Amino acid sequence: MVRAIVLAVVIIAAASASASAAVIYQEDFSTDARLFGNERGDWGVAGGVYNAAQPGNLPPDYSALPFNLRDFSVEMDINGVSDGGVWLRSRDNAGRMSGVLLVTGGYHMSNGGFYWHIVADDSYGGATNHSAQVFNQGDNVHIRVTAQGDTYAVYLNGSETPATTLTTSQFPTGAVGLYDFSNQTFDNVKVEVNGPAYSIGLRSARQDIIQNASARFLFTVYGTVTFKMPGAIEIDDGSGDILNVYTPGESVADYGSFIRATGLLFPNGPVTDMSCMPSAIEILAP
Ligand SMILES: [Ca+2]
Ligand SMILES: [Ca+2]
Repeated sequence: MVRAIVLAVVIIAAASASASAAVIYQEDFSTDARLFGNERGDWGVAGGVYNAAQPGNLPPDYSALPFNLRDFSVEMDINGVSDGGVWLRSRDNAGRMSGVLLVTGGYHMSNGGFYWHIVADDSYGGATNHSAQVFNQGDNVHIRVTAQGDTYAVYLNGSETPATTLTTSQFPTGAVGLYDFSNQTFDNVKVEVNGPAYSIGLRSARQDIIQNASARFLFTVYGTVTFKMPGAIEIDDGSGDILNVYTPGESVADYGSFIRATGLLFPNGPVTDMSCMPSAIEILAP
């Protein structure tokens, strides 16, 4: 009886773990801005933070990660918050950006709160759903932004109550990115995805149906490490279709070892890549 109860507890724990949130990207900008696109604003890393050398709002600056996301959270430090923000479920249509834009500060470096725009092809909808005045211009703040179903929310400095929310069904999936229109800088970006993880072969990972599903699910892949460099390894599962696995720092997996990795699949040109944390890479045979 006791054994049955223990087993049941273990099974419940395993089932809930497979559907819980997983960190799929984290960057402290100590050396570079891995996977950020620097689409607009001349973004770069200096002094351990990320910043646009050309802050701008017409059109709005944009540097996004290459992931297609549905339900996720992103958190970050903003140093000297003033005027800038976060792109949510955004997309780059031949250089014209669309998506939900959360503004931090704003109103030409005068505001002490948050508000939202819906942006379509670089054209702003009106500023909406303003928060209270919750910080001072120039403060160092930590924000966590969530996209869950049709609802977006921003949480300030660990608060469990959102400072403001926005509901729109206009963008079912999309990227996450940064916007900069002041001297504020960004640090310690972390992206977490909610979804179950499914095992998949590397040939299947290249199919359109899997690329579409990757906005909703995480995937587990297996393979032998065929190449290794700082920030990424390349694996092959025998199908001949290799996969680049991006992970912060120097991977614990060595050339020739057989590994299992769980993370987010994303298209990178004609191929599929994965982004995951080092803790999500298990060495099955060194
Ligand atoms: Ca840093
Ligand atoms: Ca800036």
